[in-house]
Amino acid sequence: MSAKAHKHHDPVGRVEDARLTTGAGTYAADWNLPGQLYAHFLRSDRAHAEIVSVDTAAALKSPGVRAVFTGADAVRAGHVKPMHTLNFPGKGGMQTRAPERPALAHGKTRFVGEALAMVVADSLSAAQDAAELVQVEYRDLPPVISPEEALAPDAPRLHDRVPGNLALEAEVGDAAAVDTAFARAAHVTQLKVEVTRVAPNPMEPRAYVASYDARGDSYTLHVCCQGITTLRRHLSAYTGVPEEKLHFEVRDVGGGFGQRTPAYPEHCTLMLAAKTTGKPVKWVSTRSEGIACDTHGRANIINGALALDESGKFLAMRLDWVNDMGSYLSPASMGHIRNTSTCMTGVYRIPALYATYRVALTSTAPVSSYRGAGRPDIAYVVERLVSQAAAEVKMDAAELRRRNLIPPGAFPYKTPTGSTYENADLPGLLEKALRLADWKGYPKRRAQSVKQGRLRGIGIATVIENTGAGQAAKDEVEIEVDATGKVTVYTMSKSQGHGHETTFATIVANALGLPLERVTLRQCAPEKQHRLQGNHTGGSRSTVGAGSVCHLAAHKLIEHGRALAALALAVEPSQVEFARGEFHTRESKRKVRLGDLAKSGPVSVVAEAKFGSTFPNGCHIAEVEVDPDTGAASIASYCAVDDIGTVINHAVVEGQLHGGVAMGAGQIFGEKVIYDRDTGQLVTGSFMDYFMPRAGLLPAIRGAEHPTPSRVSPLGVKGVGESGCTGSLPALGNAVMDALRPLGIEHLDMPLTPAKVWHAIQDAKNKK
Ligand code: MCN
Repeated sequence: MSAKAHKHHDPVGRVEDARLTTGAGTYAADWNLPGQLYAHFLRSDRAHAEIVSVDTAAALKSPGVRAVFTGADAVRAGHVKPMHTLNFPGKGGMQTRAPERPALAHGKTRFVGEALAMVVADSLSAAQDAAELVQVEYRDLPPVISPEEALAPDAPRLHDRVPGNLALEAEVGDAAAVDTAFARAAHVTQLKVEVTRVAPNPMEPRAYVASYDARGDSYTLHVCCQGITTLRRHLSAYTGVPEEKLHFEVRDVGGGFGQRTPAYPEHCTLMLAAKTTGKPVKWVSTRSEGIACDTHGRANIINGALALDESGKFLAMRLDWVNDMGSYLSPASMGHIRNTSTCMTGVYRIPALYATYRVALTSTAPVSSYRGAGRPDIAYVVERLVSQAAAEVKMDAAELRRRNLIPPGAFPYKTPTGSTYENADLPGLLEKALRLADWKGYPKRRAQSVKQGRLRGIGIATVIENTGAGQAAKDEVEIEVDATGKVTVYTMSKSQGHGHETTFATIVANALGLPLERVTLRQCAPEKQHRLQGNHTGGSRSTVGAGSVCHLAAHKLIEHGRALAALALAVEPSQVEFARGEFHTRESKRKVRLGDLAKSGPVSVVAEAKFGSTFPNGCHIAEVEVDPDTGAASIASYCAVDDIGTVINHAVVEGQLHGGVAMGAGQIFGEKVIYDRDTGQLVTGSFMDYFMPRAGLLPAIRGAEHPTPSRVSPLGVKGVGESGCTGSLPALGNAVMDALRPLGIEHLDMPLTPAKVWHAIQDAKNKK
């Protein structure tokens, strides 16, 4: 199917926007159940300490308090071991060392913000007041903040069962082949980079209401999440409650960015409180709790080296990763290794590769998936290495890429780490981006900036990432038609603002030849939760997965309807044609509409499929100006050419890219979670201290599509949800370094704040 085929149903806006932008949405904090109680968490103010005692007597006597829970209660209930899915093969058969994490800290506390106790009361203020009366006696222990220091031989041990604070050591590739290639290289480029720890900060803070039904011994959780299937599996493993006894209500979700996938301790403690008190219990996170306690993202330190021959051809790459996973392994932390190894050689033919990983535990909040979940990290290190190499061998950065791209004839292309890139036109993508960005005209623009006293830099990134493939056994979609001809589509994926109500309905409307407004999407509907399987929304897999199955289900509905229509028209099914929601035959004028089939009850079909990875790719080119007097950098232009296969809705895709690029810009220019190195205190605990990107950071993006249809998805689609982050981190990082390189500055780690850049400029001047 071509992009053109969708044009007909390509609305300017999104069908959900009328609701979401007029305050008519229903978010988790909007839920209120009769007789509900309110929870408030007392959180650790120490990064690493023994918990000598927790005295709740005074809090229990405080007005309105119904119950106070501590780590002892969590341990008694058995809520001690979150499910971890970091199932990556360790070096020499090493198994992941996943420490226990009682839902309320017990025995020790391991990061500032870890929940120690939960007060449940008639009102939120009563719960907050009582929490102040809980007496905690600590015995301080030394924290360790830097992951490299955590792995040092004399580092304080954070978990008895994790010697050396090393949760996993892994290796990928062929060390000997890489050594040989480096030995004969004409040039070797080396770079150590840090992809900083950031806080996801979705617009809607986490919020849950849990209730318990004693008759069925079951729970209902009102949540903001990215889909219930993964969350349910994690929660069941954490609490021991069977999956069939866990029910969810989820409506609108104000952003997720990966952070809302896993089960959190707060889910488990609210379940405990609901069962104990017999009342629904509600908790809404504050923004500060969110920054301190939601899982963080990225947090990787990478030592990279790239070997080139005389002509600039890449011979081999060596990477050494230190992955900071924080104090406990989040259920979804596996993404950091899997996704960085899947596309490790990027868009290039690099014959030899060797990478090592050391996953470190530190006295900080757990790290998990954050838009890209490793994809931007690997793209950043590879693309920084390539641009650095181009500068060192004095070759145009685009030309060095051109010489090393995987040629179109090589697809499907098997990478040294075992991925199969299905389809791409990388040279075409590169040339289109160079034209769009007017690469050739850059020296002129640079001269103009210099005339105005500014430094100017151009940065390019050619990137590829994996999307699709999830952990669910399959994606299932149900389509139901009622007698009025209204079509309802049920998925287990869950939009958090992505526009699935528009795009998935478009896929079905196109297949059925119906106007978009006749099709409604229902996500994670309670009555389907235990009937349909499917992946949660994450890994930019929803359109490849659930979206493709929407298409298959619509065609299944047509085939099912054709048989029923044939009976009604008294002809063979092969004589029945289908168009614009109607079945007809050439011979007769009679028609059977989809709705007619449902006269004696709704008609429905369920389709299913399982997909592997697709590989969207892109070329992003950014230009920045740096004011040498202040160190402030601004983005002068940003161009993005992306191959995401067939596009369902161009406006939605543009929005996805824009959002992703903005997140990348935030990380490059300011975002960073900072803990004090000595005390482990969180220094960036509110928006007063934590940099959030604002609209003014990013100019309008000039974008273009360069689709090669996916061979994995029957719709030809590849994912796009994370592409903006994956392209923008390296493009912007390269642009700033290009501006500073003439001063002799080789590398600066993100965030490239005015202060950091200014100091680097002063140091460079002083050296000269
Ligand atoms: N789309 C399209 N044509 C394509 C591919 C996608 O029209 N060829 C549309 C989709 O139908 C969907 C959107 O673009 O409406 C993103 O689709 P997809 O790439 O399939 O990604 P997912 O829907 O699986 O979303 C997940 C991805 C991830 S992993 C993060 S993190 C992320 C992101 O998307 N978090 C987001 N984008 C986000 N956008 C918003 N507003 N909020 C978040 O939390």
